[in-house]
Amino acid sequence: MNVSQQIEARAAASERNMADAIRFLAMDAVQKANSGHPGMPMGMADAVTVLFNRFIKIDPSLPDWPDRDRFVLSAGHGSMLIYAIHHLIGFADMPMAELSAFRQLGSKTAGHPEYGHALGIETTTGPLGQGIATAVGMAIAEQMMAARFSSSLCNHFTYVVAGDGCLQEGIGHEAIDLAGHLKLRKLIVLWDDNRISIDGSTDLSTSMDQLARFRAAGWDAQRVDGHDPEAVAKAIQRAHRTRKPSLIACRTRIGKGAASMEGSHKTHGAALGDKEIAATREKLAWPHPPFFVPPEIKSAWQRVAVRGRMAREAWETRLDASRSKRRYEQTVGRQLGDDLAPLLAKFRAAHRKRASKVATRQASQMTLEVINGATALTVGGSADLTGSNLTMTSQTQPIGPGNFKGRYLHYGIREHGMAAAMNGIALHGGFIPYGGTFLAFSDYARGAIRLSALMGLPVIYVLTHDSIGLGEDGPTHQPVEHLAMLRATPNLNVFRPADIIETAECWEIALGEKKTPSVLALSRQALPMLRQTDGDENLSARGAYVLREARGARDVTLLATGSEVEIAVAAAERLQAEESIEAAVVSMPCWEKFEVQDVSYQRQVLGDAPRIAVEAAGRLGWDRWMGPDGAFVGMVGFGASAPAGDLYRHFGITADHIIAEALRLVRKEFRDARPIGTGTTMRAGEAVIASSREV
Ligand SMILES: Cc1ncc(C[n+]2csc(CCOP(=O)(O)OP(=O)(O)O)c2C)c(N)n1
Ligand SMILES: [Mg+2]
Repeated sequence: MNVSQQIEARAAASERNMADAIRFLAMDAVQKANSGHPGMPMGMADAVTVLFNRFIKIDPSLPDWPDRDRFVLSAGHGSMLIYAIHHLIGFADMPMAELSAFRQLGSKTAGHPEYGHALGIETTTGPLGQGIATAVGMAIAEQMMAARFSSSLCNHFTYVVAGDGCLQEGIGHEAIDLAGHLKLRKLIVLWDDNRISIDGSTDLSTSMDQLARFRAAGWDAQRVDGHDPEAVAKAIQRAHRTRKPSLIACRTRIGKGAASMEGSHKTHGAALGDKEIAATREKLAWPHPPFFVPPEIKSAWQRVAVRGRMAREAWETRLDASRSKRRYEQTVGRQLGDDLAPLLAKFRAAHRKRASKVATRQASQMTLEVINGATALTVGGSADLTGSNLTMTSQTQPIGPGNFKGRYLHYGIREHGMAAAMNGIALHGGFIPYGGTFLAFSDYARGAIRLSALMGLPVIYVLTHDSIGLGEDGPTHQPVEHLAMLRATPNLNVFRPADIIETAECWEIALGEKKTPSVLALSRQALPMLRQTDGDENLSARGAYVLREARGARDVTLLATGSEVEIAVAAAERLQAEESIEAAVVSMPCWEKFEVQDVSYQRQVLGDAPRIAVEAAGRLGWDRWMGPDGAFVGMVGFGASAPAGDLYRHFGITADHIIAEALRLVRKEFRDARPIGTGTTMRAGEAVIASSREV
């Protein structure tokens, strides 16, 4: 053996011990919890040890240092892999006690890695495919930061460990395609190519030539023996050099090292059992008790942290010497600047005076023109509906392969990929992403929207064509149940502004959120300016407010959102003029904001009179605001294809209908009448059948 071979052999021996430390921590933690997934951490321990030992740049003493490499465990079920490593390299919140409390209430070691729950977890994973798609957003943000500042301030890799599941999921495909197109050369995916998933061999469900697929999408793709450290290291070196994103297919055996179960799908998601673990201790010559790692192996791991700290300190020196330091820190700190609020107030005042009648999607674009002019933090995009979502402004030049100076992403027809990429951009830091599609297709983005909310990311979804008001495209495109689904999602603001003033207000609120994503549900059709009061106050910030008060005591209160507020106002005017009934109109652009107002404000807004809720969507959730004696005017089934005006009439979302309901609720002689047009009189099927016949 020559000297370099000797060094290599020593490194390999030490890396094998380092990898075995992961294996036993994973086996023992899962055994103690009697829950979890040992097979994946054991199978990928060798490859990931090489990645951390020789390449990765992270500093456990400052886990959110902006120029760190990002490590994404897309195969989140293998969470013990990342917890073991975090323990071994010395993250302050990951002492051995946390590993032995794996998956227990209050521990840092949640079942799947959760962003914000333990230090250094870059993104929440577990829903397969989300990690790889989120990582695409991180890699986009890295390139965008590097284009704005020099590579001396921003120069890091995004590493992903993905399993067969991540590559089978549809979202994975969207992400791979987008990353290849954009030539995200600093995105490196290590695929745990173990040919096993829960049901057994992947032969059961796929014949895909993954390397060919990745290459076809514009990636560099290599296959290595995932248990050969030198082969893995060489592949990572090549991945660093290539101008494309890289796939490294690591051929592995699930549960590698296990005495008798290595290679079996039975190691995927269950404790191996005391007997198997004892036999594995023998086989791997690991005489140590559970939850103990010999000091020499621990110190080998801790060299990773030392290397990371040195890199971070060198970066800090460069930042201190940089003329861009202030701008860099403002960007990373996502400081919007002081200009925005007065500019938006001016915008609202001008449009109040002008009584601008525009679709709220257009109002959104007009507001964005102000926002994007005042801050460089916003990054727009759309899933191929730019001209419909109106997400582009004069400031937003598109980014493209090799050109990351712009601030607009043509995400392609990839709603789920877009939403996950926006999560990644937000997680990376330095930007506030917003992206558009039709509200009905929020279903396609749902998995990632849920993670925006769970992670508490300031991502903004611009979801236009928000009701039957979109008209002729028909029920496939007309959302009915979507608002209820989004409102049911914890920590998600769902805004449905009624006019240009509310739209600008809702944008302002959304941008001010640090830990809550926002949905802006916007109309295709033009809506009149409804605000009647002067003043700068952002009334939407309270979630609901009295837009039109009754003269004297209220007989009835009309609650409405978005495009139906106009109809409620018209009904209130006519109730007064034709029936001498006094109706207040409450605009409710954001339930979530209203929910957290004090009770006295809520009471004052909702009033004591009977309430009628009006929304061109399903009823679910509205009963809470209507109270037991209220009525609902909205949709009871799917929509239909026709001009919007015809649909509103057909489905009874009209002032006439509101007036009839008001009479029923207010006048004794009408009290026994049946509710009109909704629920009891028109079932979903009837509505749809009727619509296709009559309209
Ligand atoms: C979206 C989603 N669907 C299903 C699951 C449940 N699930 C967890 S792991 C897994 C199998 C994954 O196979 P693979 O990625 O090959 O992991 P391995 O068994 O090799 O560890 C499944 C179906 C999930 N976590 N996410
Ligand atoms: Mg697998």
